[in-house]
Amino acid sequence: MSDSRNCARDIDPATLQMKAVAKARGIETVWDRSDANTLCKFGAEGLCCKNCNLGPCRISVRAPRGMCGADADTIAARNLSRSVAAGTSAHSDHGRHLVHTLRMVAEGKTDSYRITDERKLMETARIYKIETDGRPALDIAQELADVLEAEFAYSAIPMKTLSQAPVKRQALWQKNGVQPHGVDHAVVELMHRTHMGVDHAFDHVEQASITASLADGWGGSMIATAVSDILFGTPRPLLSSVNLGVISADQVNIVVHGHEPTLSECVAAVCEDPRTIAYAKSKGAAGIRLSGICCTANEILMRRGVPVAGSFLQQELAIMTGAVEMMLVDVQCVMPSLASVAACFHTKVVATSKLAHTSGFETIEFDEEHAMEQARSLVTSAIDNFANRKKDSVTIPDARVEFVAGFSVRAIHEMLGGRFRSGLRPLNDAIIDGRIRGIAGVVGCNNPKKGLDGTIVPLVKGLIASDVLVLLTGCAAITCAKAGLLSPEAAAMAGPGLREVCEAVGMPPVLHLGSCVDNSRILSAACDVLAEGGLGDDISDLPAAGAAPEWMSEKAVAIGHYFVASGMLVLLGSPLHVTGGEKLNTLLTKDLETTFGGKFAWGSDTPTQVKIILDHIDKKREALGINTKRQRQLLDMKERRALDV
Ligand code: BF8
Repeated sequence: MSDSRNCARDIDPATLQMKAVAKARGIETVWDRSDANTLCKFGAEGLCCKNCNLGPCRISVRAPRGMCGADADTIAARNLSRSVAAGTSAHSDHGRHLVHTLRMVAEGKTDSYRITDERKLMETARIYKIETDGRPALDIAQELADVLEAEFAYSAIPMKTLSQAPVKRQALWQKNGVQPHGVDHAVVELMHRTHMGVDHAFDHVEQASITASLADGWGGSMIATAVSDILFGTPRPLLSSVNLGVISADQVNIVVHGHEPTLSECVAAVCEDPRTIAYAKSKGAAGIRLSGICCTANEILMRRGVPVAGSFLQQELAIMTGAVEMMLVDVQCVMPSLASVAACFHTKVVATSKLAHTSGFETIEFDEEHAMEQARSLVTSAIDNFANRKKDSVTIPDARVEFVAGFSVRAIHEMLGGRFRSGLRPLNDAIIDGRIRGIAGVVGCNNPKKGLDGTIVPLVKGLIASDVLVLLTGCAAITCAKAGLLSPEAAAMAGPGLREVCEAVGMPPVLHLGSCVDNSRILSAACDVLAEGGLGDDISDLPAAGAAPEWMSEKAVAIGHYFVASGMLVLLGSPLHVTGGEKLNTLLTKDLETTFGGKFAWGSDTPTQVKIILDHIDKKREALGINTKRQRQLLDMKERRALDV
């Protein structure tokens, strides 16, 4: 198999080693397919329309309009909006599944789950104005499940979940008519408007994309995070390890992959059960090693410290170690190619979601009522498969990095302010006095077009060296963990101001906030920074930006939109598929800022990316009047008395 076109940018040695194994054994990987596929120019620019059978049409100089007369901007806007709809659907369906689990717990229909974080239940209930005083937790949970389920359907009033945004931002959304009235409604309306012959004004279509994206970020994703915390616990800082070296040579290896935490939580519990471990030992293994890929990994990492085998691009490589007895996949970011890779080894790949079947995978359909039973049966089957492992097919890279994860917003409050006076004052003060220049959320995927980790890591290093505190989610977090950026010692790579803050608190300069739906935690953190005071009264005032340097999935398109609509600059390592629509491109990268205070920026090389983010942060600092670094001054008694306090 050939080398990837961007292999020079692959900087993860474990991946390089496993790519060599793939080549030697003739096993095809995502990098080979990346080389083999000719990237479609029309698709990349948003200029291919297949929404009806007049075409499919491709816009070019010779044919500037499709058969129906739609121009480049209309076609690109419609294509983009359908990605926003798909991304919103993915996160929000995940949220809906969790609400369903919450309902089953509340109604006593499953004993596989319970309310783990009652404090979070109460906090969430209060957001929706649910009475909590003197009521049993399960009653409150039931009413909360009712309210949250209603957030998906159409309602005459905007979604209640939006109330968590700053008041000024809510008013801006209302003024611009982009408040969603229900997740499902926002997606259905968007799909209707982009049907052949309906909404042809590119800016009007984009407005509907923004509405749907808000139903994701401030709706489905916010709900998914809150309910996960209620059911499984709100994360606290914990130590774990990452990269393919977490796969164990002498234990039964089970890898969970996908996004939803419900089954994987039960699998984790079963793997810790001494009876299960004893069974594994009876089969000649030293124990059981559970690890994860993608955001299912992030979910059980954040709450249980379960090691992470790798990010999106490493899913095939994990199987290629030859030491994985079972890979359990649920939904999203699962490559169908896993079937052909697994066929070269003894690995069983089991699809567990009712929504997602793949040819060549075994299938069980997960149901919350029997979750523990199903988890036990799967783990037993993995243990039984240990005997089929071929020792001479095993190659496990010697790559395993320790790191700290578990930074929920509550944990950040407690870390900065202490358990009893938890709060963000020290963070706001550090931003105001310039020790921390600003905050960047670096999120999203890996993409073979960008080389493995070769774009995210240099960007994050450049930002922390410039005193920017970085918040991470998704595969970007896994990537930075592998590069050693998620340990307190990484403070040595930070600029002097950020380093001083990190060393005083004992925190890394780069904080892992969770899975992709947990981008909602970044929104919540932004709200709390504003509420703490001194940095404006809207998210667009903050010296903060978002970035997805290696974005790949449609979820990233939706995430980018809701961050922009929330008032942030969003930098993408390659443009959204819109550049063929000149007016649409200008709307996204310029004009949206006038309306929403946020916009997209495209930047493919690290110096450009760092500059775009720092320029934006500095512009915001200037607007806040905090652009000059204040020197901390030691005052004598006379000077203190002269202070007007
Ligand atoms: O939701 S970062 S590759 S795993 S889409 Fe997928 Fe992208 Fe990874 Fe998590 Ni998010």
